[in-house]
Amino acid sequence: MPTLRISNFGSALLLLAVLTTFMACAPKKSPPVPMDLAQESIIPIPMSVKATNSSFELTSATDIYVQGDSKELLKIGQYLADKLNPSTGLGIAVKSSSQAPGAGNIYLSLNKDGLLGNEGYSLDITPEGVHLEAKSPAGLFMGVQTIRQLLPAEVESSSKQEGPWRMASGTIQDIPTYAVRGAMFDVARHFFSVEDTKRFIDLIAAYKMNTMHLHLSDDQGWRIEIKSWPKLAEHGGKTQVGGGKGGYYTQEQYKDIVQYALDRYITIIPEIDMPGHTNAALAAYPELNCDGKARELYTGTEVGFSTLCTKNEITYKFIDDVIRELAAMTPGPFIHIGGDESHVTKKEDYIPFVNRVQGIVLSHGKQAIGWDEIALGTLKKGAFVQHWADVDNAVNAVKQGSKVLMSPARKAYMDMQYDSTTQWGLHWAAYIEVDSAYIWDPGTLVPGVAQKDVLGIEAPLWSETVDQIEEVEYMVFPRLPGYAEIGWSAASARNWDGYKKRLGAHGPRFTAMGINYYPSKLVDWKEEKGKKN
Ligand code: TNX
Repeated sequence: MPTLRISNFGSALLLLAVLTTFMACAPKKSPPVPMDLAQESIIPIPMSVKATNSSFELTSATDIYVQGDSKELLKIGQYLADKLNPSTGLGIAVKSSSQAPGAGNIYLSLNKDGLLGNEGYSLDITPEGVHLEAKSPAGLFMGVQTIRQLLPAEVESSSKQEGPWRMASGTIQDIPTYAVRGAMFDVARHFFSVEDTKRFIDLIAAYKMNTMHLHLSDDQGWRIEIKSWPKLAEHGGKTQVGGGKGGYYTQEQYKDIVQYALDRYITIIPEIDMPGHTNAALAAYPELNCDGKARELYTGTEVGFSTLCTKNEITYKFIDDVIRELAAMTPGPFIHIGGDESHVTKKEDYIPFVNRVQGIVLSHGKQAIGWDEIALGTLKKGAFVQHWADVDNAVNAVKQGSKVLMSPARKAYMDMQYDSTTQWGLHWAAYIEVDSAYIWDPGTLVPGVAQKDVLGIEAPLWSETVDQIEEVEYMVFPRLPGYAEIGWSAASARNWDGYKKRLGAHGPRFTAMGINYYPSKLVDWKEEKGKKN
């Protein structure tokens, strides 16, 4: 028996030696080839996906062809190439073509006859190539976001990564549920640079959002240059919450942001909050106060103490000038007039005020949108109400024939903390974990507001507690992809269990995009945060 034992030990050693040698020489395991389009983690989930169980590979021979020589289509092609080239290093070029290109390429074309709506698209992937088709350029842009998500997460990296760069084959037909899908960025409580604002735009574009609401004025700061009232920005923009240096966008910078957004099919909704939330303006111009005395600049976080003097004509001259200048540099259809928390404006003054201001917006060729309190007034044709708190106001808006933009604070406020341990944020409306943020439906949340009455969904990021873009990212991600899905995908196609798996697969994507996200324990992240898989 002892002999046998020795020989057993000997063969075990031999096996170990053989195995070690084999493992050292074996080629590095390459990633699995994506073969099943139906298993891909696309957010927002598309309307229909049919897998054909093979794959397409991007190679150094791949180029992007766009139909015809339209500058707009070439620009979309270039946007895609600029996303793919840094990480793949494949040197993908953008070319125009009158017909579908040969094998190995990506082709973007318009099809006016499809039932794809303004933002819908259809994507056909075969081993021979990728064909993205839409009725309008906006649809192509949305489809490009899907192409990004079908490639390995590392494609999002800004430095060269190892391939291969394959995507599963099949077809996708996709069309959004709601016309407006957006996020709000409060640059008034803390000022954020043009660069930060562009980063915000890039991140929401990746999830097919099409609207960014900029909260440009509040008690703590006025953030947009108005040439006819220069002290608004010069004085009113001087500080921020906590007493930092504040800042404002020049008109040139604002136009640059608007164009950057437009190039990503995102409409900017600029907001001038009034008659409350106006301390910065009241500090800049004494004549806007009923007592004619300028207020001190404010760096706290209380709300509801300020009001424009609604009885003075100069107030309306001021609003007319501000909205005229803002409308002239805003191609989108909306101007947001705020209207929330005007606690020191008497109701009998508030109502004629919001009625008159809606008229001013219309006179400059725009549609007014306001926080839900404006439904206390008489809503003018084309006015929209943004529901954040009071369901009676939302229902009242619908009764008046207006559509509602859904931003319920207890579900959609991205400045709400995830839980009691979250470093930034507030919790006056709720703690909003990633599941709670996702599990609701804008078409049924408020009895009396049906899906047909809903313009869309917007998730606001108030900035009292955040002053760095990394902090903003932490509050926004990973909730934002969920809001994007609520706005884009049919309620019947959404469920938390399926969504959380797809969201978990976006962890490596967030990392490759350099996003500082909150690694919620409710989600099984495909990577440990901070570690590359
Ligand atoms: C309420 S929402 C506000 C904002 C605050 C926010 C903080 C709304 C229309 N008004 O002024 O920044 O809460 O969560």
